Amino acid sequence: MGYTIAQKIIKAHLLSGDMTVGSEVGLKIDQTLTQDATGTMAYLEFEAIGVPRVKTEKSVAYIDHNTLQTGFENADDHRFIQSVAKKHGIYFSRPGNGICHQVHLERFGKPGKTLIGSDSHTPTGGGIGMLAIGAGGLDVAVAMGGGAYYISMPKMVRINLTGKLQPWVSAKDIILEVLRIMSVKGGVGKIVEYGGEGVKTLTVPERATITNMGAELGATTSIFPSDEITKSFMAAQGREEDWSELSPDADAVYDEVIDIDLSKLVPMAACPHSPDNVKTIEEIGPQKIDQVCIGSCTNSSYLDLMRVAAILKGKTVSPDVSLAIAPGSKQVYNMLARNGALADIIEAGARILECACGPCIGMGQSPNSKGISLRTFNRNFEGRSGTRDGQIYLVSPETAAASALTGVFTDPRTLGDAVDIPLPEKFEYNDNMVIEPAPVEEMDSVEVLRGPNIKPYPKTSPLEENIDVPCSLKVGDNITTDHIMPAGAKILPLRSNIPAISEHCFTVCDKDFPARAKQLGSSIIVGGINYGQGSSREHAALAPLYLGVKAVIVKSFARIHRSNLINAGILPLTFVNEADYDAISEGDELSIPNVRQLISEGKNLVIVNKTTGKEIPVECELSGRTRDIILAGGLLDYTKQNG
Ligand code: MIC
Ligand code: SF4
Repeated sequence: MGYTIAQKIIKAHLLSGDMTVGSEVGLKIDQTLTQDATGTMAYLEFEAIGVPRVKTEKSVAYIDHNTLQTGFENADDHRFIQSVAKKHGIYFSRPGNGICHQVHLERFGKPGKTLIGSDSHTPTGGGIGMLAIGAGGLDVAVAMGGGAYYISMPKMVRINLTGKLQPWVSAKDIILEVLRIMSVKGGVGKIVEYGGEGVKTLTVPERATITNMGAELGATTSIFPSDEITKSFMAAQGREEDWSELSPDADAVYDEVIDIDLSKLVPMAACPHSPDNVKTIEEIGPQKIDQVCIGSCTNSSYLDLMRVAAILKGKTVSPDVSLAIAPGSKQVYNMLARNGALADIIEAGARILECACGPCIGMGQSPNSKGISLRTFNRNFEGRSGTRDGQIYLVSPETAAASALTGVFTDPRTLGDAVDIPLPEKFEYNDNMVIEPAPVEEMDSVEVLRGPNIKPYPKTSPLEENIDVPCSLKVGDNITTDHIMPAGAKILPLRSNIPAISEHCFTVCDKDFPARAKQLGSSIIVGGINYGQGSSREHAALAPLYLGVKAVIVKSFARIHRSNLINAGILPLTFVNEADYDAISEGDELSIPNVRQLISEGKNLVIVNKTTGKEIPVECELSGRTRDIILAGGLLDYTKQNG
C-alpha cells in the first residue's frame, strides 16, 4: 500500500509510535516559528527548559501581531524576543518584515520538511509541500530544544480538484467551498491533501491561501504536492536549491475523498460569525457595507494585492466605505511600491497599513457599531474585530476590492474582463530585516532584556488525589479561543503577564468570570462541541490555570486547545454521554474522587454532581506520555523532570 504526501513526511520524521490512525506519533521537527503574541511566553518556556541553543535546522521569531505600541509593553516584548533569539540561535524577523506565515513561505519554508509554529495558521507552509502544524508555545519550546512534537496520527482526506477557476473566482472561494462542505469541525483529526488536475492551475500563493484557511476546518494541517509550480516559485525567491519534488504514491489510500470542480465555483463569503457559514455573493445580494479590509496571512500576497490594485486603478473608494489594506510582507510592499501598484491603491483612497496582522486580530480598524465589514481574512468570530456587534464577512480580495468601490456586496464577475497577473520571474527578496543569531562563541555574552510587564509562567502543581470543586462556568458549542482569551489592541499587550491577562478570561461570555473563579479558588468549566476552536494561544489554557481551573468537561475539543490544556496540567474531559451536558449547572458542586489514581491507571472517571446526586461518566483519553504530563502538573514540569 502506498503513502499519501503527509504520510511520507511523517514516516521520514517518525521518532516514536506507529502510523495507525488515532495513535500517538512523535515527530522530529526541522523548523519552528513563533510570533510575538505567543512568542514571549514560548521563549520564557524555552529558557525554563534550559537548553542553551536551539537544535532545529531553522527557528525564526517573527514580530507581526503586537505592532500597535500604545504603551511600553509590546515594545518591551519585542526587545525581549530579539535578545533571547540572538542568544539561543534563533533568526529574528523584525517588525516591518511582515506576517510570519507569508514571510516563512517566501523565505524559509522547504518542501518535505516539518514545521511547527505557535500560531494556528502555520499550515500555510503546506502550500509548498511542508508538513506545517500549529501548536502551543510550549510545544514549540520543546521542539526548539530538540524534543519531538506529538500528534495523534490523523486520517487522510483527499480533495480532488478538477477543472479551472472561472475569471474573478479566487483561491479563497475554493477554501470557502471546502468549509461549506466540511464545516469548522469537519477536519478534526484529519490532514487535508489536495490533488488532481486542478492543482496544476493554482500558483503557490493561491495554494497557500487554501492551506492557511484549512486551520478553520479544525484539521491537523493541509498540504499540496510540491511540483514544477512550486519549483518555479522557489526559484523566483532565489531558493531553487531548497526545492524537492513531492507527490502521493499512485496507490495511496485516503480515508475520505471530496471532489471539487473548480470551474463550477462562484464568488462566496463566510457570513457572521463562523468561517463555515458560507453563501454566494449573489445570494447575499447588494447589501450596503461600511468597511473593507484586505490583508492577513490568508490573502496578502503579491498576487492578491496586484489584483486588488488593478481593480482599484483609476477609481475611488465608495464615500460610505473605509478601505484598509495591509500587505503581507516587506517583499510584497516593496514590489508594489516599485511597480506603481501602491500608487494606484493610494490614489483610490485606501488606508495603507504596515505589513502585519493588524485588523485581523483587532489591532486597530475595528468597524463602526453594527458595521458590515468585508475582510479577506480567515476568522469572523463574534467580537474578534474589536466591535462586539460588528458583522464580519470573509471574502476574496477580488470581491473585497469590487465591493469597496460600489459600497455594496459586489460579485467581481460584474467588473468585466478579468485581470491577468503573472507571477514575477524574480521576486525582490532581501533578508535585511532578518537578524541572524549570535555565533556560538558569543552567545553567552548576549544579555536578555526583560521589561516590567514580563511575568513568570503561572504556578503549577502535580495532579491532586481528589478534585472537589464547583462548576464556575457553563458555555455552549463552538466556543473559540477568542471567547476564552480575547485578543485585540487592549488585551494583547498583556500576553506576557498572565495575572493581568487573566482578568479578561471569558469576559466575552461572562464579564464576572475572572472575579468569580478567583473567589472560588478552584473550579471546573463545562462546554459543548468543538470547545477551543481557532487560535493556538496557550493563554486560553494558562489564564484558566492561573484562575484555578482544574478540569474542563466538554462534548468535544479542538486539537490545539486540548493539547494546550494538557500542557498546562488541566484535565481535558469529555462526556461519555453527550446528554449529560445537561446534568451540570453553573454553581453545582462537583467531585472527582480518586482522580490521580484512576488517571495513572488509565481508567475512565466518574464525576459526582454533589448538588443533584447524579453520577456522570467522563472520558480522559491520554497516551502514556500525556498521562505523565497531567500527573506532573503540565509539560514544563514533565520536561524538567524527564530532561
Ligand atoms: C489568530 O489568528 O487568532 C492568532 C492571533 O494568530 C492566533 C495566535 C495568537 O492568539 O497569538 C492563532 O491563530 O494561533
Ligand atoms: Fe495574524 Fe490574522 Fe494570520 Fe492570525 S490569522 S496570524 S492574526 S494575520
